[in-house]
Amino acid sequence: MTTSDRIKYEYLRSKIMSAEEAAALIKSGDTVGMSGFTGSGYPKALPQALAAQIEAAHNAGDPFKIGLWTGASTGPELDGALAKADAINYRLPYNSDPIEREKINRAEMDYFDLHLSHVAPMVWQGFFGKLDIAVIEVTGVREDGSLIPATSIGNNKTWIDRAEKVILEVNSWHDERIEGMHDIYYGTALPPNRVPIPMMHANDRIGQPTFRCDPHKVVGIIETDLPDKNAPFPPLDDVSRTIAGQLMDFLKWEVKKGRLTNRLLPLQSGVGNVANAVLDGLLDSPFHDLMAYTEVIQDGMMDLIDSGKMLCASSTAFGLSDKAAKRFRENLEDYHDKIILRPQEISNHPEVIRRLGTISMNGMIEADIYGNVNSTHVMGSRIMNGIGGSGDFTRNAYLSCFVSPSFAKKGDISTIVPHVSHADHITQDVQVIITEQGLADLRGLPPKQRARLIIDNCSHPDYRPMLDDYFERSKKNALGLHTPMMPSEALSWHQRFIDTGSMRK
Ligand code: 0RQ
Repeated sequence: MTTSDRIKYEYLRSKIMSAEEAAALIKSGDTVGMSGFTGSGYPKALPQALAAQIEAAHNAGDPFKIGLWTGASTGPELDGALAKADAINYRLPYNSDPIEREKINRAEMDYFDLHLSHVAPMVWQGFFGKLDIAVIEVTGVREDGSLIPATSIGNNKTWIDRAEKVILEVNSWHDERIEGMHDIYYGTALPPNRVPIPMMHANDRIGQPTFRCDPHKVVGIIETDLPDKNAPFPPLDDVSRTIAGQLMDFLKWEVKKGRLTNRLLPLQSGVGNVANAVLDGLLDSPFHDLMAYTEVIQDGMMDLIDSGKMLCASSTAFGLSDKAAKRFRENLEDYHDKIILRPQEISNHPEVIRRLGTISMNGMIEADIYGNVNSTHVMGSRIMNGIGGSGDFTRNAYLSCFVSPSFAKKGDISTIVPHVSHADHITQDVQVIITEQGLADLRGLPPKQRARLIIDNCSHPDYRPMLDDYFERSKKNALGLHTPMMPSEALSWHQRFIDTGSMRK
């Protein structure tokens, strides 16, 4: 079947054009809402054509720039190409592209990092201004003009509804059998007209399988046949496996205490290798009939589904390695009823997360001795990726866990510090911290007991005496003894790293 066979709504066939022609419809100063969440379902041809067009404009002395909104991170053909071309002046809500990260940290572009569940409602509320054009990758167009989503949903529904114009990339790389795996909920509204979201279980379907789209808004359609690109996962290392083992033991303890059953509660797992190792740890565990209510389905979750341990995974995107993506495509029928992709305002909705009672497991950059967590900024100022969905889940979860090695950069950095250099998750939201050294269950503990547990159980032995020393002196010298701290020393470890390349004394 050729790609244009996928455009079954006759009127829209007349809109087929080249990526270059479609890119020319985007003007300097436009705000563009593109599809894409992790390396899945992002437009691939138009952003590259747009980057070339913008580079040519820059060479001719025209300071062409756009504002770029997406679901979350995307692939190199989108964020990478546009960042390389200096095409973006304002970006939201999440980025993990290395070229773009450098530009942001050199103040060559502005970046607004926000909770992923907030994006769609805030755009509807008009807080970010007008959305000029949406560029959405889809699997096909149905006879009724509705759009069959691809491998991520993200904010696509909102972009299609809010943008003045829509450009579609119909990508025949996506398997058409994916139709029906999506659940697009159209019941959201702004206050005071909001109603409860009717989701009682992670595997409930509350919407429809396609996007509605006014065909008269569609100004161009590009046909492509290009693969999603997600970074492969390196093999699991001992540190990640040890962290996963600690979490498994903790969950077993919770079952023993009667606070969970062996079916656990819906799982949310963040991005990264440690998160993937945790999912791997579940394979060889007594837990069964599991559900996921998460935002990215990565390889480990596919393994859980394949093993029969997981019944259903609800998410807004896939984030699969090439190998897992191939396995998904080869056995798509087996996954069809076990995976649901939703808009990110639903996959990350605080109301639903709180109702379902998820177990959230996210990576971190650092935690302090009181359990505040920094997920986003290295040494307080250098953005890594963004908060993503970690805040949506952490504050609302039944059990909120952060996982990380106790050290970074070959031991020159301790991930347990006297005071976080930037706070994303406050002590009241963080319940469990796990490193390869051990686990700190912070629930119900006042500050000084939290500090004792985090230092003793989670910090690296090389840094433990330094943390002990700081904590003991703080208890003598601090202005208040509820959460003892010494402001002049609290960030001295970070300053030492900046000055000497190591937090060690
Ligand atoms: O850098 O690759 O240059 O060596 O950070 O660290 O240990 O591999 O951990 O892949 O789990 O990422 C917080 C970034 C952790 C991620 C973060 C350096 C370290 C390495 C990666 P190198 P690891 P992970 C759902 C949830 C926010 C979004 C989120 C993240 C690199 O988990 O982006 O949770 N979270 N979303 O060397 C300096 C430290 C460091 C440090 C680690 N203390 N100081 N560098 N690193 N700790 C998904 C979405 O929302 C889409």
